[in-house]
Amino acid sequence: MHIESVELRELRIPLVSPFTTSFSTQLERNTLVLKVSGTTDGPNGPVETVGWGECGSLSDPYYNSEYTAGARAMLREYLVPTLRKSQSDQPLTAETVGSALHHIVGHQMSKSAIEMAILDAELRARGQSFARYLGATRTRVPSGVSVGIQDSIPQLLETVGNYLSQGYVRIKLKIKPGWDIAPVAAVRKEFGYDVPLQVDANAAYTLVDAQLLRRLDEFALLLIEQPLAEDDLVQHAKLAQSLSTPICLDESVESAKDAADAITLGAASVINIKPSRVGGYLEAKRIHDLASAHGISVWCGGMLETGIGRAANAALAALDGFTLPGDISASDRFYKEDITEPFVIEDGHISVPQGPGFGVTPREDVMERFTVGTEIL
Ligand code: OSB
Ligand code: MG
Repeated sequence: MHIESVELRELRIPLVSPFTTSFSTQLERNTLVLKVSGTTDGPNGPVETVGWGECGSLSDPYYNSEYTAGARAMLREYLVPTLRKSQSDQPLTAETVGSALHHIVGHQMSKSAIEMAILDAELRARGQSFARYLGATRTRVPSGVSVGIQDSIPQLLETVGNYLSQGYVRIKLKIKPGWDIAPVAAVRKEFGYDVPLQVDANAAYTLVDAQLLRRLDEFALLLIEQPLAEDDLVQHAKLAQSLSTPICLDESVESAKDAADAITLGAASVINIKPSRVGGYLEAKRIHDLASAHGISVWCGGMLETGIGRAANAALAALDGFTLPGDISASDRFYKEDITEPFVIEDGHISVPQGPGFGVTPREDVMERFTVGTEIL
């Protein structure tokens, strides 16, 4: 497409309840929504089109190095200007965004946001759904839920019970030192061993904790997600040798190359593919393909996406290699009011949108109420 303008909005959307991980407590989602406008080539000349993207960043650089104010500056100062320059030399498509931005180091989530918007615009212009573009055939995906660290065990049991009664087919418990064995044991005791259960440490442990983490083995977890630091691939490989619980990487994988390294080292037997963290949906698809070829299971992670990112995640997760339920919950898991039509859980599943592009309609009137800043790039 040829970009004419990019409207960048910064939003602050309240969460229905605080979301606590080993690295912070989120009370709201502070994100960026991009609306790209421009033209694509149609059979009878240029066609006007619009597309939407969302940034995965959080307010503060505690999950990864990105943060929303930084992403906003990145898009304004580097990413959008670089794409504008690039499109004056050669045609820009969603598939060339990655190479056009490759010389800018890092900033995967910011890059993902603009690639998303361009992809949505191009797909809308040709009337193709994102699921069809990817070659995904499933029309619904199993819905898992990520449960934050709670104030007490009784409160945790109530929260988990509530999600199970809504039909969530997999529970992920956030853990940290001091909130690990006891909550897992309590959930197993209360709800039994038939509930698909996994944990996510968000890099809160070190190899010194191997003995402690081995105690999780008796709870038959699907996996333990990112127990060690982002750059501890070798140590994850060592840890994998002393645990029977499969190790899944999240923060450590920022590209298909990282995924290949992790697989080669034996640092992961499962990968959480979070499209924003890896620089976009096209890189996410490459990681899916690579993992499938190596017999590594993958599932789709999330960053508390609004309906825009949630729609795209659902389509990605509909690919055959996504063999485990993702963190693709209903909109009301996080939001009283979503900025698109809400995603709902039905029979434990979320429907994959089938309309052009990501297949959802952003509601600008609703967005307006959560907007804390807008700029036209
Ligand atoms: O580690 O997967 C994570 C949310 C924010 C940052 C990191 C993570 C998460 C989640 C929630 O676990 C996933 C979701 O439901 O969007
Ligand atoms: Mg995680």
